[in-house]
Amino acid sequence: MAVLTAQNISSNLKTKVFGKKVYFFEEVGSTNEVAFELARNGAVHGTIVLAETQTKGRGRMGRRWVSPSGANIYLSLVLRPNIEAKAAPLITFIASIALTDAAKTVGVEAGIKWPNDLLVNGKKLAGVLTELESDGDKVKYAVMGIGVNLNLTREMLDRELGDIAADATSVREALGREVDRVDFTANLINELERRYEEYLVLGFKHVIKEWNERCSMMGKKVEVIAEGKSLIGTAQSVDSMGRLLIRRKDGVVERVIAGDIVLV
Ligand code: BT5
Repeated sequence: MAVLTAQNISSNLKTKVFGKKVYFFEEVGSTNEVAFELARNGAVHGTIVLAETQTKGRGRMGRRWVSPSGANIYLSLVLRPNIEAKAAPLITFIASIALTDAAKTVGVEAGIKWPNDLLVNGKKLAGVLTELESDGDKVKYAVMGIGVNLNLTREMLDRELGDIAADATSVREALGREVDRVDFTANLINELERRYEEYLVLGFKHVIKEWNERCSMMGKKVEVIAEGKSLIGTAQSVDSMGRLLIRRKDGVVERVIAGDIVLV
């Protein structure tokens, strides 16, 4: 198995723009934090930041992303998209679609859980965190952050993730074997560029369509917790702005922009 280094990643890329500049660190607070700093200082669209481990890996809403060393992927991608800040879910959706593609390449069928999780057998395999700097309504730059549990065994998951281990899984657990981290990461970056280019040609609508096809929640009864409020209903689809449509028992359809969702 090849060692994860910037050089090894670069030589496996088939991209035109993404990963022309790859930064690799043994340890960072958060790859998103580093990528944000690089973007603030002018890093080009497509710049990639990778780390072996993160001491302050972050999830949404101040949550933590547990980031053990030696087996996983912690990747951030600097983007300079010509979009409005309210269209930001697009970036998370492109990441999730590319993640399902990369997982499929190694033989893992993953489903997407709105808004940013990749699940296998109901357990979390990967998460996406998109963070933005905007200038008025427009996005100045964005950082797409991706964490994948790749080669953690069940024993490692239990040891490293503690309380949350039962809700987490890895590619290795799903497959019963290790996968090459360099190959997986390079393929993920290739897929990210392919999906991003597809978006540039075919638009947000196409991304939404692909995303809806991969979402494992649609048609199911769910509870959404958003801003401390709970909403129960049937997940319908995601609309053209990335909002989740929930049909309540009384037939009213609510549109949710951000939150957490569980099957009920
Ligand atoms: C996410 O947030 O799922 C976004 C995760 C993004 C992580 C990447 S790693 C590279 C980049 N740099 C960063 O600092 N972050 C990004 P959210 O939906 O809020 O989920 C967070 C929740 O997932 C936590 O509260 C835990 O319950 C669970 N969790 C934490 N670490 C996990 C892991 N390694 N595997 C599975 N679940 C985990």
